[in-house]
Amino acid sequence: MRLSRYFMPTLREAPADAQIVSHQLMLRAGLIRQEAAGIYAWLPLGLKVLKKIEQVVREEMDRAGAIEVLLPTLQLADLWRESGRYDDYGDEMLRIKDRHDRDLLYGPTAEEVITEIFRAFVKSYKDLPKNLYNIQWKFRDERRPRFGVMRGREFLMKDAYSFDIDEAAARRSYNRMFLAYLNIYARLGLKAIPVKADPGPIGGDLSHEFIILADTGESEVFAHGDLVEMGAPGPDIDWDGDLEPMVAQRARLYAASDEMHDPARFEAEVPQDKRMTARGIEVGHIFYFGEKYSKPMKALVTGPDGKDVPIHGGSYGVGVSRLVGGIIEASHDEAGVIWPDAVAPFGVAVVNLRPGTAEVDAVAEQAYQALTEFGKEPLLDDRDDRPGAKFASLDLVGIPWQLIVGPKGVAEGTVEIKRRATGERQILPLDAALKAIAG
Ligand code: 5CA
Repeated sequence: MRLSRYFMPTLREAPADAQIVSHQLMLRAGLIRQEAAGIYAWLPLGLKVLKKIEQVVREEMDRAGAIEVLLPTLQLADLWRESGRYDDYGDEMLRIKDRHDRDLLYGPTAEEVITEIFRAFVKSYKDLPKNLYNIQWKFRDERRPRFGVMRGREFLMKDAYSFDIDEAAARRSYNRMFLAYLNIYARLGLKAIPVKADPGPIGGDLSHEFIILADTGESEVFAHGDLVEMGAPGPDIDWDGDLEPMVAQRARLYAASDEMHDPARFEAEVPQDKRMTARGIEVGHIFYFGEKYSKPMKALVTGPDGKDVPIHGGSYGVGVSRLVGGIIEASHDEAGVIWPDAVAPFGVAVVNLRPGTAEVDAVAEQAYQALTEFGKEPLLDDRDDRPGAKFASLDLVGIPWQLIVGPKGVAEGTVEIKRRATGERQILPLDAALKAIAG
């Protein structure tokens, strides 16, 4: 991509109503544009990051055996009447009428829709387990939308739903998601801890939130420090094997958010030097809710003994659009965003300091072509602008590498490279520079 033809509307200053750094930087770096309270347009750079996060989530869901579907944003109110949640959900639900006066709603989650699909097709325990997931926009008419995409009204969520014959099998599905979530956050460069949670209106009796640590987080967490160090299991675990020990090793360490916190237990179970109190951002939430939806909605399968039984369900959410803000909270400096390589909108910016000078253009072009071939998704900064302004905007938008081509270096046969995260610079011949970036 050539920056002169691209659309990267950066701002010198953040609008005054943006209170936290990720919201300020998302506006300044031209990632999003607010269209209404809690409703955003995704501009080109923001959309690229969102898609990359989505892809990491997709790959880890697939690896853990979940199967992707795409559910509609608009749902029939009648389905929610079947589960009994239509009235319970209250003002957070955006309710709509169509021209036939039928009640619709913009889905805040999709337990009912997926249960309806499941019961239409799956009739036997032999077809279980199944886990279907969906990456789709949701709407919740939050009372206080704030902090940009962190608490939006319209937001992108990955929601997965598991179906099992009994509680023991459902726990195996829950465990797969628990560990897949740790892998997702690790790939995004985040430290996330699983925290026992209140299942809230989703219901059920086994639930964890996944919290990334950040001072601006909305949740307060109390946890055993070892949880932070323990990290993710990695992709190569046996997803069909017994995952209970790996989950138990983490789940038995004390970790609770404010509403579930028990100070007496915290003190009894966690040695003083391991007691961690921090703020964090909830970037995922998983639930086992048993027969809560299958019973009223009659999602039954025939068991091995020939009897029909309601399936045991769980649901598993990741806040995909919230993660864009969460990653920025965890990774930025004075100059702007520092994207982890895995989600950076471009891998490297090739900065032409003298566009229009033939020799400089030629080297910049050569670097751009080579980096494209290496799959590094380069952005060619061919703008006719002061070097300082170019560097400032590239630092602001957080591209992990800059490869700088100027007349002096070209005369000497070198270019300069800069790593955004560390500020480290090196002057190298072009080949060596390309090698350093392409790895
Ligand atoms: N049905 C379940 C799991 S699929 C569910 O809806 N869970 S949830 O309510 O906890 O939402 C899942 C995740 O979506 C949360 O962990 C959070 O990261 C994200 N999320 C929830 N509300 C918002 C919001 N208003 N703005 C941005 N992200 C949100």
